[in-house]
Amino acid sequence: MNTTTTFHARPEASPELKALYQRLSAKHTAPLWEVLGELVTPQPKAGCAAAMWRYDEVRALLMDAGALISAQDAERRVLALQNPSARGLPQITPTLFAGVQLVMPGETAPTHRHSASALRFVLESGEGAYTAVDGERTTMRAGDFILTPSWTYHDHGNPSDKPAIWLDGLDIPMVNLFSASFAEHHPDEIQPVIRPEGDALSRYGAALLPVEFTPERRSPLLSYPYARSREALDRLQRNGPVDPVHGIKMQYVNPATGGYPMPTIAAFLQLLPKGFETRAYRSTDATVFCAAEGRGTSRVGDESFAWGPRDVFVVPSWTPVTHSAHGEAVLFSFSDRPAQKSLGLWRERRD
Ligand code: 1HN
Repeated sequence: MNTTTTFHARPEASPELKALYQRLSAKHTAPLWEVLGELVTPQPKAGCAAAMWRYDEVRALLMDAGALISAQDAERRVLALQNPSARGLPQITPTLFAGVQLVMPGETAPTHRHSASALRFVLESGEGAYTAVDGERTTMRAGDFILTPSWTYHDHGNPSDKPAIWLDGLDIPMVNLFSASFAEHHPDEIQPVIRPEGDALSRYGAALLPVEFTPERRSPLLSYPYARSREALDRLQRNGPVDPVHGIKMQYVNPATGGYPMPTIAAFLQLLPKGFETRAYRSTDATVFCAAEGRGTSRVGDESFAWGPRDVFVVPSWTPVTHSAHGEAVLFSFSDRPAQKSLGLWRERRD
């Protein structure tokens, strides 16, 4: 699948050259021609492996963790989804962290903030579980997409009688690649609530903006409730053609700018009509998928993943993917597309 032709073939090294390499190494220098072929590739190296995590397995492990450590002691009780090729590093792609978080009934996770941007895709919750961002508590319901922008104070709580579980997506590996990580706790264990819930949604949800509005980089909207997103997909299905490569696919936007919801991470929701099979697609942004509804099979390079609700799978960079839905299915996904686009690196191909 990956092309084997190289951009630069390593030249034969004479004994004299090898002796030179020793002297170079002693002075912290190295011959580029020995590594050029690996550094500069004609096509992206995948950087991670195609992989899937079954929700029932991850959930069972997470519940075991729930019996052994509190959300408070763990700070965040999250099982990192470690890409099998990442050898113990908590990353699902070279630039993204993904994990599954549990807050048990009656628990809270303390308020902190960090440079990394986070998204939540809610998998399970009782009535009343919330995440609070900058003094506003947002109720978490299954399928909701929720933002925690960089450097905003956030905490989680679950006053309901059922476990609250969600998928976390963060740009941690990217932030650390840039050596740009800061983090701190709020002076209070739990930040005070200073805004009523739905403040932003009520202002921006109707696609109206205040006349004095000035575009900002940060999205004013922190929660994208599933009911509205699902309705939008249905509307698009009724009115528009089905894209052969994506089915019916929408991207979450910052309603103030029409741009991505975060500077580093894009997120999408796509509907695959019953029995629909997509044509092959590839892009340079490795993408994490989570089934929101229904069942299907995705072919990722040479691998095949049969998924059901809440299963998570990852499609590496530049690896062809096709999805086929058994019944009607909905897939949530996220990637580092905005970061790649702002750096002028992003490419896609409809095969
Ligand atoms: C974090 O702060 C949260 O606030 C979730 O819920 C996952 C993964 C790595 C680093 C920080 C949260 C995280 C995280």
